[in-house]
Amino acid sequence: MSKSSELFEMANALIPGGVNSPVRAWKAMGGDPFFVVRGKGCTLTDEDGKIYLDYVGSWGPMILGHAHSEVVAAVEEAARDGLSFGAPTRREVDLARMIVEAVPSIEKVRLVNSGTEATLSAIRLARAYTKRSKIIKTIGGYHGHHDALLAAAGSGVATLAIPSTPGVPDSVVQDTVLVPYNDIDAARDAFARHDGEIAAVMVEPIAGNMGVVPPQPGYLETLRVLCTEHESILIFDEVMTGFRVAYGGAQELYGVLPDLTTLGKIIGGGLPIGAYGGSHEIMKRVAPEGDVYQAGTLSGNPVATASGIATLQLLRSSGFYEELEKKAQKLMRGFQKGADDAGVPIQINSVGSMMTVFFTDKPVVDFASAGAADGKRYAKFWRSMLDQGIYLPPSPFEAFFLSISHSNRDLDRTINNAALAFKSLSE
Ligand code: HOZ
Repeated sequence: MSKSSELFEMANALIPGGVNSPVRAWKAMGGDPFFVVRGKGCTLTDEDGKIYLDYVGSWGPMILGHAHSEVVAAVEEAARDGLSFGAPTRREVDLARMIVEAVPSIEKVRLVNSGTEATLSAIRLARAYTKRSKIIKTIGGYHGHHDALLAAAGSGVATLAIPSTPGVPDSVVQDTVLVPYNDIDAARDAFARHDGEIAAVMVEPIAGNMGVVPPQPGYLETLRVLCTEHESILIFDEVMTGFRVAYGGAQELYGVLPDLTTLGKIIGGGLPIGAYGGSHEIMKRVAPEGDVYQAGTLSGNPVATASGIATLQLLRSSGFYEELEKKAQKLMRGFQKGADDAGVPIQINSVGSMMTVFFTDKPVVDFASAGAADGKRYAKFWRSMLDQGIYLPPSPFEAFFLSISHSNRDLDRTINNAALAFKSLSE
């Protein structure tokens, strides 16, 4: 038995499902997950000493690769000065300034501890600001695990095919209005049916938790117009896309500005952090400036903010996103050629350095078309890549994330192994 499997057995006796977040249990892929000992650059080493090329990157934030020397140095320096104070520090101001300067729609920002906290706080604020209750959410969109947004969710909820989650009261779900992603008419219709009741539209501007599904032309623009017309708050969940698809996130890329933005793990360089922000006008309602309560001892933690500042400083360097995108283009071209040569129909959806390979010959534009792709084929492809030391997301409903530390050699190796994996599917 491998050391990872031994650990997984022990973990199962102590932790539900043996993991602290569901997708990492590899349920939809089969087999026991590896347990990570260390990450360096674009590689992970497991308990059995096996080394993997990592295309999960802690679900996005490791855009620089694991254990980047400058980020680690910043973390060490901060840790030496103390791990948590529950009192303000200079680094909170510095990181807040970097976020405000980067993200076009954010004038004021509140740091929290995770993407989940960010989205739940943004919703509370939107409801308070509009004095309304209902939230429009896209089917297959995932915004963390809090009650209001778990209905028809992507990520682990989709991976495990959990239709609705026990423990979420009907009264909460009644205020969540579901619409298909990329469906302008459905969004219009939802506003018409609930005229004057919609507090907010919560949307991933580039869906990433049903696999990557880019917005169709005009989709985000229409949501913007609808929210303005109906005096509702447009919330972009940029936990995945912020500082990933561009320094200013998807809103910079598409030029559509939300009222509120949520950010996550990448602004802590992988350490636990999140943030929500928007205009002065809305954000001034947050306590203690305003009356919408939201708090946290660990919020703005000195080590997490040090890691975030060091990460964002490196992302600002000129040509960073161009270089990352070039790598992503190379990888996608290689994947597509491997699949074409093997006669395996795939669709690669991507924006910048996040992408998903769907095993289908039809375009994937929403959760229904993502779900219609062949998940079993993805699992076979995934296993064959893993056997060759390449770690892709253990779910057909998650994104591959590339880092700047993936070298051309790493990409060539991945492409060659993918060609073999596609070939084995067609045999
Ligand atoms: N929600 C994350 C992926 N979109 C985390 C997955 C996990 O670790 O279970």
